[in-house]
Amino acid sequence: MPTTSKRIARGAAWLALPFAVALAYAQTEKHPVTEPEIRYQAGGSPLAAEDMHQDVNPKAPPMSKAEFDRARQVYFERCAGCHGVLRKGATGKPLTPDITLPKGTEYLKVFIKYGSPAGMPNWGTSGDLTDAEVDLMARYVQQTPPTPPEYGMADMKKTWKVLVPPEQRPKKKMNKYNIDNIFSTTLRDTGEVALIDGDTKKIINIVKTGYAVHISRLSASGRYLYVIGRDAKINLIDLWMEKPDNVAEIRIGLEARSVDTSKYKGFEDKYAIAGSYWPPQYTIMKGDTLEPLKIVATRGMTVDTQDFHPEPRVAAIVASHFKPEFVVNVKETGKILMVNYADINNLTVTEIGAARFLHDGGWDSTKRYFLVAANQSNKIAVVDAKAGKLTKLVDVDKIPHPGRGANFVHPKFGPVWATGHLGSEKIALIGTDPVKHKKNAWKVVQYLDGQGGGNLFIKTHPKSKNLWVDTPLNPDPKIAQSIAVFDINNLDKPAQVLPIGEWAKLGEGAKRIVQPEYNKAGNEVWFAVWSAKNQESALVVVDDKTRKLKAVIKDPRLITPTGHFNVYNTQHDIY
Ligand code: DHE
Repeated sequence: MPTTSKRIARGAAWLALPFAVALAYAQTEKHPVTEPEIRYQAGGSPLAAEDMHQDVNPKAPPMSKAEFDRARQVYFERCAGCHGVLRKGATGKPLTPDITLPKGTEYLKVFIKYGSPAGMPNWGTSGDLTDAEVDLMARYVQQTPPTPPEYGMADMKKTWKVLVPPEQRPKKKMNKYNIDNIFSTTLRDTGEVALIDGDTKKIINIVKTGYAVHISRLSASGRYLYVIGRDAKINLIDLWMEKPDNVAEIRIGLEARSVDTSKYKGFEDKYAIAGSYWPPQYTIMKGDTLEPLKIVATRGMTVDTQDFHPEPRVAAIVASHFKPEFVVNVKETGKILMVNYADINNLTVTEIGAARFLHDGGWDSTKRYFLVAANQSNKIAVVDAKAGKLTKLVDVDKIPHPGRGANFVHPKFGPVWATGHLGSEKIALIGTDPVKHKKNAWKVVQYLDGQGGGNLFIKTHPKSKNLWVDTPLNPDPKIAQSIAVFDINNLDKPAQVLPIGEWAKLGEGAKRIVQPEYNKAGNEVWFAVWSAKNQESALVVVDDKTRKLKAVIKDPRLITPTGHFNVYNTQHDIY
């Protein structure tokens, strides 16, 4: 991840570039990418560890098998998040041989080494890659992109384990925990979640899960917790056990981010669904065992240019409360799929065209409308889950990133749903009541000024009058280590800034404040204070009413906490 000094170096290096080269490149950049976005997208992909076939293209500069394999590993560790697995482009430009071969090795080396003001990191001058590695990568991107293996039913079945079969599980809750107030905290770099008792703030169990865990979701009944890792491994945890723990696991692909469970009446706890980044597909499973039942590919045409896309990744998935449907958001095609699971052998899918690139989102307070960020289009797509139609594409600021967003009643404009942005300090409030506040519905009724760009998550609670906005990816450590809180009754007043990182009283570290999350009662807000794997991290609990520090949770096992999910609020989609 580039540091401030590396960014300065990149700027200086850019000035030193031959003018014609710099100009030619800058002119081809339609959507300059911001620093926070690069920091966010450039996460390593588990595909780096997969073996892939080298296709020899006589027009490309020669590479030995060893060079090719090393370059492929670097590509999946550093480049695939932005440029795509098959180099078709996403946040970053396409890097297919038809584009890279005419540019040639020397031209490509310049960009890899020095980066560009439009957002390409300066991999060479930052010290991340040596000159030899820059040369290697310049030759690599001219080769035919290798394709990672597919992953079908037989592969899934090989990884599927039912550790405790349903008939051997408890018939009733066997522990004294207030399950509704348990938090599942992601321990990103150890591949675990910490189950924390929200009442006593004590760790109940540290459960082994997949690599670089991403999110946790709850079954409709609140009994089962589903955790998904970047390596597409899902763990099913039974919260009724004396000590809640894994009861089943499976790998549904080679790389993934999203999981959810059926919530419609009559289907509670029946199905789970997970979407994968690679292969581009979603998988429907039995809710209580994770037995894979149905796999559906998402490859197809893009919503705007109607061109074929070979790797449309599955981003956020939510379960409808209005119909037996999953709302599956496909990133690169910009399509929202309403997958009806009433009869999975005769699956009906309603395809709703939205915009690119769909990423994350959440329900409005009535849970009829789903609002999802189309981040490269700077839009929020609104889908009516009752009518099964697109309601509106709402223009917002640069690179919206809502997490699941935040719902509250604005004193002037009525019910609104809020999103922050990765690319700006703005917080957009969108009217969500087309009945009593028709003229405000599906418009930005107000922008608030937060601390800066690099926001990831925003949160409030029906019982609270506070709106909390994090900025973990802001390059200024002071901003990344604090939180902004707005008074919902007085939104024209600037936010108060709380130094959560300082309150945690930790030593050295990035101490980025991530993801505000309420307890069940809605009177406490929890924050992760996220530092590196070899440094101390913590969770900080703030009293919602007084905005004063209530508790700091520290434990040597709390390594790299990022997201955290309160059972009751996640189960009921309260945010
Ligand atoms: Fe996330 C949600 C993808 C980086 C923490 N993240 C999501 C979702 C997607 C996604 C598609 C929505 C899931 C859903 O609702 O079903 N995230 C990605 C990426 O592709 C990206 C940009 C790069 C990557 O390599 O993964 C990425 N995410 C991050 C981070 O760097 C974060 C801060 C720490 C981490 O785990 O690496 C991070 N993402 C989270 C969290 C959520 C999330 C905590 C759940 C938010 C919620 O409120 O539900």
